[in-house]
Amino acid sequence: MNILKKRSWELPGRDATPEHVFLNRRQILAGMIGGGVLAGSGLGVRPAFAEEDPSAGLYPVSRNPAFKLDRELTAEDIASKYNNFYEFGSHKQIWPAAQKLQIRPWTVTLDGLVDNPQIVDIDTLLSKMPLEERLYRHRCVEAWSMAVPWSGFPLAELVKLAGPQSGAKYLRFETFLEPSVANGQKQSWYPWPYVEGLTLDEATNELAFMATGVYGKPLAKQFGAPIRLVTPWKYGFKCIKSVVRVSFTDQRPVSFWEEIQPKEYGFWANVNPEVPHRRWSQASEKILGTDERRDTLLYNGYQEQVAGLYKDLGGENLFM
Ligand SMILES: Nc1nc2c(c(=O)[nH]1)N[C@H]1C(S)=C(S)[C@@H](COP(=O)(O)O)O[C@H]1N2
Ligand SMILES: [Mo]
Repeated sequence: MNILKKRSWELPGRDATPEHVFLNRRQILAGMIGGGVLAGSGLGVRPAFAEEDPSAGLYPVSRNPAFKLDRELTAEDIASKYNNFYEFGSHKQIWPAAQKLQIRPWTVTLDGLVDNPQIVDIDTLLSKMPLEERLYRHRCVEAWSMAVPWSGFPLAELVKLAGPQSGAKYLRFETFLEPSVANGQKQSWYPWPYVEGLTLDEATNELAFMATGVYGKPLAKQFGAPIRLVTPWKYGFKCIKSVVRVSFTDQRPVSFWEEIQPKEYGFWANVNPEVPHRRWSQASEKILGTDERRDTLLYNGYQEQVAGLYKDLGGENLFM
């Protein structure tokens, strides 16, 4: 725990803290050195984006017009080179390192309190699911945002496939654990694997989405290929990447960031401009790829769809 305190600059707050300016530059350099080493190894010869993905033929999928933006889409080149994926480093330039991730074969385990526990192959899952494109805003707890065209399917469809039993109240999501591929997972002060959780009600809300593609193509690895969660009314850390397991449970899951720093990162993590992070304001956000700052919206602008989920939860810390 001592180590954690010393390493507090690695928490998601870096962007909003003064030391970030210094550390990020240093970390960018470290990232470049890492990329060079990778390029010299057998693994590094694989091109960054061009690797054939067996699901490539499924995209682009048709856009669901129900989900509208109030801003421009973030350019692909910007969004795909500024990522949070601590498995590959605690800086934003992880996209070269993330190319080491092997995304086939890939299975997703559905287990716990369900009628249909199963281990489903990603390509079988893709063939069963109704794929669509949705334009969503994304708001990181570090007070930056982007707007992204995700492809994928409603999380409610995955819930249906699993068939939750009456005792199931929460979904617990888990990312892969492969320290030989993901160098960040060698850092033992983090509680790997990355874990996130939702209530069953949140998971079946129309907005909750499993992304398998973005920008009209399969997910690039740095976005959390081959499948990641997208909950646009919550801070970005809820959107767990590269999911290998979804467990249905009666216990509220303790998420990765909550385990590290429960005073700053909670279970609900709904966006609210009026509830500051312990170390910075959440009132506005920097729009990635621009000089623009915008006022942050309650539930990131998705109040109409999700406010009802929380009406009986007055005692809960809904906004951290
Ligand atoms: N497994 C895993 N999932 C993760 C993270 C991570 O470090 N590991 N970072 C989260 C955070 S803080 C954010 S803001 C988003 C970033 O998604 P993006 O890189 O696709 O923009 O992923 C989330 N999902
Ligand atoms: Mo984030």
